[in-house]
Amino acid sequence: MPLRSLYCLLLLVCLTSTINAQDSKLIQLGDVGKVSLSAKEILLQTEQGSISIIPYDSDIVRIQIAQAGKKNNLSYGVIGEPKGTFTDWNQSKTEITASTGDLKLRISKSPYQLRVWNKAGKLIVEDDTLGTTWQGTEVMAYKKMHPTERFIGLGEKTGHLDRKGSFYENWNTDDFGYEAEADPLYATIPFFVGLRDSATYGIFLDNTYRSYFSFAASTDNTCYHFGAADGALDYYIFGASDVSKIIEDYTWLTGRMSMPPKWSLGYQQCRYSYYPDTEVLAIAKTFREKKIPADVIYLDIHYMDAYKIFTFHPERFSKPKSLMDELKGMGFKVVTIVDPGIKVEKGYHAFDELAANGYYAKYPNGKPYIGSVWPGRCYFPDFTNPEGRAWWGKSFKTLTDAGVRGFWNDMNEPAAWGQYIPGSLNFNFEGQGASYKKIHNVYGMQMSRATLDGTKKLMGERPFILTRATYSGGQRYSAIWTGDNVATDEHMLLGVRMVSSLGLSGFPFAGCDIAGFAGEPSDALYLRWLNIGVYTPLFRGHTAYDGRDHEPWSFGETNEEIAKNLIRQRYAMMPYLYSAMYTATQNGLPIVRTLAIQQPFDAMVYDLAYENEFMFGDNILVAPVSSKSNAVKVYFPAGDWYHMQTGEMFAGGQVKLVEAPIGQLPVFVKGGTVTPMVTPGDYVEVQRDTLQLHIYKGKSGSKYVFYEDDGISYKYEDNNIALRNIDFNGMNDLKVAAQTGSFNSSYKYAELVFHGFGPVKNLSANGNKISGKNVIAWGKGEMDVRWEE
Ligand code: MIG
Repeated sequence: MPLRSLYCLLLLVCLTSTINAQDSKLIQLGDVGKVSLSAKEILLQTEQGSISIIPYDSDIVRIQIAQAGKKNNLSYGVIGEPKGTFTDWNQSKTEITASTGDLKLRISKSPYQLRVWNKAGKLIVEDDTLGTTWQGTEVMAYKKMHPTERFIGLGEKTGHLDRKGSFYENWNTDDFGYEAEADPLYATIPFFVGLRDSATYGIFLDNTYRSYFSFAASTDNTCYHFGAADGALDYYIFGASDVSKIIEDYTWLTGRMSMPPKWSLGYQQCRYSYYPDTEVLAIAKTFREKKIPADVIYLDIHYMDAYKIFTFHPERFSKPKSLMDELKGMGFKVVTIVDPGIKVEKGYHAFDELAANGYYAKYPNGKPYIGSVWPGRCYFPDFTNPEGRAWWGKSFKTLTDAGVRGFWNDMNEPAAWGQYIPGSLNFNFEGQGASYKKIHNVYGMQMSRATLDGTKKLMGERPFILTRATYSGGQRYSAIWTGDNVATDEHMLLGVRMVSSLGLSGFPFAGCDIAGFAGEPSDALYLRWLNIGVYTPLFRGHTAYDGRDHEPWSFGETNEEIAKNLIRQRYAMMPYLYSAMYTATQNGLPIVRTLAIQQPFDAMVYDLAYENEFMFGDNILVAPVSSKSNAVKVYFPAGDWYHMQTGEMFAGGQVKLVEAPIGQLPVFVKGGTVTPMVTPGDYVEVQRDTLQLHIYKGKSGSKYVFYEDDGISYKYEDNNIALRNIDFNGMNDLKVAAQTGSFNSSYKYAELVFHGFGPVKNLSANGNKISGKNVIAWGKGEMDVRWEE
């Protein structure tokens, strides 16, 4: 998308509102004519288009500006139904005002110009006089920018935490070994949070065509703008007064992930590719012999027969079921890759079925589109066809019957050997019909949807779905990884920002290939990256076909010991991580949380020296650092922070240089918190009797939600959970509320581990003195634990 300079546009607009430029006509939305106002919708007509404004909630409004025939009436992203109302509305000759309860809207009529104020009376969104325009089919909108305005989000994007000054495009793209500045990449998440003059807001542009956002990139800093190659300017304004609530609202609208299988939070070992079966077994056995915890082994494309999806290679994997049974016995789950392309080959069941049913992408004349990928010439399933999705979902039977438990959706941008896929291809689009231009950005999302729906039914338990390409709302179907990154420090740190940006944009379950897909990491880079991976929801080692081995023992004995301890640390935190996952399913708050969520107006958070810092769940601060540094300056937000390994306490509100030898990433636990942990086992499902509650002293206390369920079934949907609210005063009193839910906790005991306290005396639970070790029974009832120092 060429960048049009604001200055030129301004000039053009000054001349006249409809201009026949040499290329294509620039059309202004123009003045409001017909007006219809009601509690559920404001409907306006201008010379060029219609405007619909709908309150989705007291702090969410949807604005849809469309030319005739361009209305967006089917969204894959949105699942929230409007539940707001305008509490009052008025119009004069020159303007319309309305209120949703929390938000106030003012619309000038000549020309149409919208302004929105939040609950506190702060102006959060203001159309520029350039407003909304079309050029050919392309639609674009200009918003006024405050001089101090910042922008965060947009999901899987390169660049800095604060996106001001940058331009981003959305067109899902396979980019092997991408540059650290590359754009666009694999996923389209057109949602950002704006931080304007001490007020927060969010904008989600629900348009699946090629789209873009320019956060005052190469303009004179008075505007930001966004647009799309076709379709309506259909966007949502979130006006909540803090970033967490905006995330909650955005994920209410576009959905949240459901609980993944607990094992998927363990360490996952991938490579391109492990084969034959004996090699897979050897890898699994090595983990167990060396006592390095791990849960997942991946089969990349070589497990298939001639890269034919839903098949196993007859020699390399001649007895898949017995292989997987054996792995299961060792506590391993298998995840297989699936690409969308179906090999054109009569007699291959998937091709025969696909061809017979016509569930494929077609040229306008009805002929199948054929593109070349791994298997050679392929048809591309039409995942926007409900029947096609059902067919795809059922086809996993060969894999699920063999015992495969996770499904890795690759190449679903879709990618076809660098070929240009014609924009004119036809897709079913839920029976409405749409061109490739419209569905390209949702192709991967609909593939992951079909994969989840199908495998869930076949397995009767939670499958793990991982995708490369997706769109807003795709978090309902899958986790995501950031594609073919490179083994450099720059990429490692970029990966941290991408995962936290994905988290901010609705995708809590995200991660990067450790330690770089392309290129070769040094020993130090491998270990540093693994260390960061411990604090990344998706914790997966992966490497390219010809890449250096990335198993934890591939870097020599000393490094193996370090790697093992890092992975054990991850397993120790499993009760905490699983609870954080639960939180994400409830309110969309991610697991990796940029400090900007809590302190959006703290300039230190965006300082390039600290922008990579994040909270891992509620209690843990992580300061990522390059493998080349042995120390790093850390910005400590308010509070007391205990170094996880050394126990050293750092006071908040300051910058301190912290030692960071390899294997000891600066990680800190917040004072006044309780963190549930466990003694690590070989894999996630290893049962322990004793839950460790790590109690860190602090000037103020905290509330915490501890969550358990069986980790694998959908019974949690019927309240088969064990939820405990933990309220700690920071000093000497810990209250554990009675359990909610019918699940029998896996724990019999809780061991209290005190940090930052002097010798603890007179420990009691519900008034009964506890002597000896700090162990109490972990029942279901209310507990009040007290002590003295
Ligand atoms: O053309 O399946 O991003 O993780 O190992 C490359 C082989 C296809 C790209 C994925 C990568 C995977 C690789 N795939």
